[in-house]
Amino acid sequence: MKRILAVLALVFFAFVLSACSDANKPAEQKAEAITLSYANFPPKITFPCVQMERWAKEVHARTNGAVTINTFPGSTLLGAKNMLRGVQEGQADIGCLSLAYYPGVFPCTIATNLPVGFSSATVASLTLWDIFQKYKPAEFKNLKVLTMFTSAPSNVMSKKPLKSLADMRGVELRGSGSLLRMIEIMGAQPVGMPMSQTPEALQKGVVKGLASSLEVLKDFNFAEICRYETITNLPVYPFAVVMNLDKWNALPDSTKKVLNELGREQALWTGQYMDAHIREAVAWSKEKYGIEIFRLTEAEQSEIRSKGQGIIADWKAEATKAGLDANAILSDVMELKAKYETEYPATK
Ligand code: 3IO
Repeated sequence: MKRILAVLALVFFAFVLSACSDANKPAEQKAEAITLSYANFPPKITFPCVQMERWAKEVHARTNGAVTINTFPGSTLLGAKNMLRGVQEGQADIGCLSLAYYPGVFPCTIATNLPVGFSSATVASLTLWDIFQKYKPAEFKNLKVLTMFTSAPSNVMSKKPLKSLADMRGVELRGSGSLLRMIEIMGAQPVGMPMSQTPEALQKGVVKGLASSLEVLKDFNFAEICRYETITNLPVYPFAVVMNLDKWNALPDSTKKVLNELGREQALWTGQYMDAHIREAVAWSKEKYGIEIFRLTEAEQSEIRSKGQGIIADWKAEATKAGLDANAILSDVMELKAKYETEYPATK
């Protein structure tokens, strides 16, 4: 018995010693463990969080487990409106921003929120990424941009059938950014708020509908309350995934390389996920709730398109005031849009 105890004690001390010596190894001999926090504002099942989980998984795999991303969906770390400041101040290392929630803050990249008629999230996401890469605008100067993407073209979801512009008169619809002006142009009543506040506003009747991409019918279960959808082909919402610059600068070069290589790929992945998920979400909503889909007439579409030119003119003035070459940015947006529409034709 004594002999067994003595052996056990020896094994124990050997274990403690080896643990101690491991802890004393110089840092470069160990696989450097890095953990980063990533904040997001909408619920876990929505597309900004689906892309966040995919990105986190890829980063972990491509750094051979050296980098772990702790994700915080559903505003558990930072919310829609304090995301930018929260990342700048280091409350989160990484955050997901919907640019339309910050009027005037992103004068260059918000060009992708203009009514230019993007055909898909894939096309708009790649356009946004390329615009950012080309102009490297000062609006992101104290941040590292990890990836960017957009929602799909926005349509109207509502509690009452809105078959025509006449039906929209005075109806309170939720939006953000240029979507607020498009809602006004259609004759409805714009109400500005982030997506994360929209479920409650719909529940309480503060708004009677919203303008966004149709996958929210399933992901927020909006199809239950918004049984009527109107195809309007309104602007997309641009997003940026940003990292605290000091945190970025402190990363080893090998990690920076992995994250840089993932930027555009992630934009494309998210756009394609979004476009496929919309088709699925609409089919699900028809099946489960029997939603009805209307389409504005060609005459109505062209009426709102021509009125949308005013938004573009106002953006040009704002971008010029911010020291940007607005005409060059807009013509690049249109050129990239055409290029990517050829490369990634919309599958209806
Ligand atoms: C969006 C935002 C959060 C969760 C799902 C979403 N689908 C489309 C959007 C874009 C949008 O409406 C917004 O406010 O950023």
